[in-house]
Amino acid sequence: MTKHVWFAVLILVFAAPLDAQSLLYRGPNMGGTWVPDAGVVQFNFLHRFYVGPAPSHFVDNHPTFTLAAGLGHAIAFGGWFATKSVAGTGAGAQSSNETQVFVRWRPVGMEGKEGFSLALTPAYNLLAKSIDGELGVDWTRGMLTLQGAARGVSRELGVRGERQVALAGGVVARLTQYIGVSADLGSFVAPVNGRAAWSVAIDLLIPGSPHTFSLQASNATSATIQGASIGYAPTGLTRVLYGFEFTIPLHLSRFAPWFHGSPKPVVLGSPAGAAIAAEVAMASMKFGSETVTIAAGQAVRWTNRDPVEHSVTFDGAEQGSPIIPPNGSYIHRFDKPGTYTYHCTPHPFMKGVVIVK
Ligand SMILES: [Cu+2]
Repeated sequence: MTKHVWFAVLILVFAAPLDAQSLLYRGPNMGGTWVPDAGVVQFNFLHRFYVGPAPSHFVDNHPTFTLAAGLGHAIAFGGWFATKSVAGTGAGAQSSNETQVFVRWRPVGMEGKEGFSLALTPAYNLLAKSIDGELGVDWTRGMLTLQGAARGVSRELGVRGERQVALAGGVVARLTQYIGVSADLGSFVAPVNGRAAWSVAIDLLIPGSPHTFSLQASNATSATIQGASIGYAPTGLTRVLYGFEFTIPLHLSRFAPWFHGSPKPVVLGSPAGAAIAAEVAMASMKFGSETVTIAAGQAVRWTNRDPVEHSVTFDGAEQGSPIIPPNGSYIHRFDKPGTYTYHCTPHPFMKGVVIVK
């Protein structure tokens, strides 16, 4: 992975809000019932590695990239790009590029909500020239989510290119708000062809972010409808791949400054009749001066230098700021001596203190 990709990932970790597709509600080989909100593009990357035998110990990477855009009304469209898929069996199944485009409609429920969710995913597999589809159901109660999927395929990847039906099921158990474990199993069943695809994973929500991460073992080399239905067994032996997935929701409205320049400065709070005795910049997801000291009757001005919204929210009874947009500032006068600790509501890890003497 190159440096600038990691940089982009770090920016996104801090730039996006909390609603998003979550691996704490989906097994690694399950399509799930998630649909991004309108104006959100979901980008997930999955890498699975196979380590060859001695003496070479070559490493094969089998990635699948997911890109899907929410259109509203619980509808999304997108694609899976498996750049080293070996889904299928026999000659013709080996490929370096399995692309599948899909539409998803979720008429019932919502990922992460208690109860039933149901999603329909019609798709087209460009490599197999196959019309594929999935009916996915989730049932969530407390720490548990059970998943099931029925999949149909008009031309299976591989020699015979025949119609296929696959079934899959999985379970996710959330041990805490941040940590889950999951397992799933899926196979072509009509007719049974090739190995069943299986996976197990530890799923992690990165605190204070919309991002989830999983560490996984599986025998499937792609996450398309066909790829998630067959295990990788090139010599008849089951092979285990180890890997990870990372989920990134991109909120398109956050890119607006690229096209519209910097937002106009706005001033919030009560500027009248207060001497500004301290300035605090909000930059790089931090309060520039973590502690400032002023006298009673004086004011502090906070200025947002980040491309994301912040707030000044006091931990005590003191009235704090509304959301401060990029380029916005907030002035607050302190009338009583005391120690005022505060944080940013969108980013609770941002903390500061005002000491009033
Ligand atoms: Cu903030």
